[in-house]
Amino acid sequence: MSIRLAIIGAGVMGADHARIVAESLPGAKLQVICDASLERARKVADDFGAVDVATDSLDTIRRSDVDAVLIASPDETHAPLSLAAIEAGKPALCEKPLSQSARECLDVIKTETSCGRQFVQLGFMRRFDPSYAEMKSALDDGALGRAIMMHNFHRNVEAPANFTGQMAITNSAPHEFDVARFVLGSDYRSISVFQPSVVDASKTGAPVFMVLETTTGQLVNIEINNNAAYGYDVRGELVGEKGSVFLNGPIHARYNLSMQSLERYATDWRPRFAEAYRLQNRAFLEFVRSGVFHAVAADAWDGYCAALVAEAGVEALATGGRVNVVLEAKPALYQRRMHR
Ligand code: ISE
Repeated sequence: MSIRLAIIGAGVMGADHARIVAESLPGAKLQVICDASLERARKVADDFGAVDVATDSLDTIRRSDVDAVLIASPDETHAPLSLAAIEAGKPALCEKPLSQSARECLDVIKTETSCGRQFVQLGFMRRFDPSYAEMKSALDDGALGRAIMMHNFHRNVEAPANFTGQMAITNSAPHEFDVARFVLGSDYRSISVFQPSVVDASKTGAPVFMVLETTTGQLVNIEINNNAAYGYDVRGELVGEKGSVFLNGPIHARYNLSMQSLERYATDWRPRFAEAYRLQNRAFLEFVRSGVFHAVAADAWDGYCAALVAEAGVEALATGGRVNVVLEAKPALYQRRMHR
């Protein structure tokens, strides 16, 4: 039987999730596309063959012809809609971040804990990216020796107009907070945040440079530059005692032109992480079908960890100091996986 999905939010990511379901996930059916704009919902529904459209997200989640939901609406709606899905007893794949407030993530965690089961899979899709997966297995199988450092670069062409300085930390960096924690199998002890003084820090999407210490003694640095101009570019290197692993994004063609050899950059993250999104969404459907949470997928606890680090990062940026990250005790429901 097909899983009947509702997609909440028909913006860039909602449309891309609808495309992935329609093109690559035969076990799922696009039942409803819901968006505050009926026109936008209808466009995505028409493009990808959804059965119905709606404008009310809470009603959509509660519909009896909807088995599971995919939340791709604006960041501030992620936690409330995740809570609504839990209350309706429906699994949800929620785009990152779960919330920009660690406290709100804890509300989701408390609600799941009181139900005694997990409902929310979080869209930290990089965990499914083949290049990060290989990096992680090189560490896990001992080839690199002990991990020492991880370098991360995250560059977008241009920051969206609604991006504030803090959103580099609360919206973009959570990908790195999560994936470095996932690869290293370690939580963070502290974060420090710097900005190059040559750039006007009040400018939308001004770059930030972060240094984090893990609880197991590694250093992680993260550059977020949302106005990099030349293309969408994510790089990473894991340095161990015996060697290092560099991420290689998928490159399908190389151009030889005007005495130069060139590779093209995508304009945003969708092509770079296409396979990661596909694998992530497939894992979600397996979870809906079996009730067993996928071993690699991020959950509400992972969302809380990323939000707490982001909050500490915002504080570190404001105060110019190093801010400690102190997690609440991890509930037993989330103890099942240490990732390593
Ligand atoms: C955006 O919100 C995303 O989630 C993208 O994956 C990321 O690359 C981008 O920097 C974020 O702002």
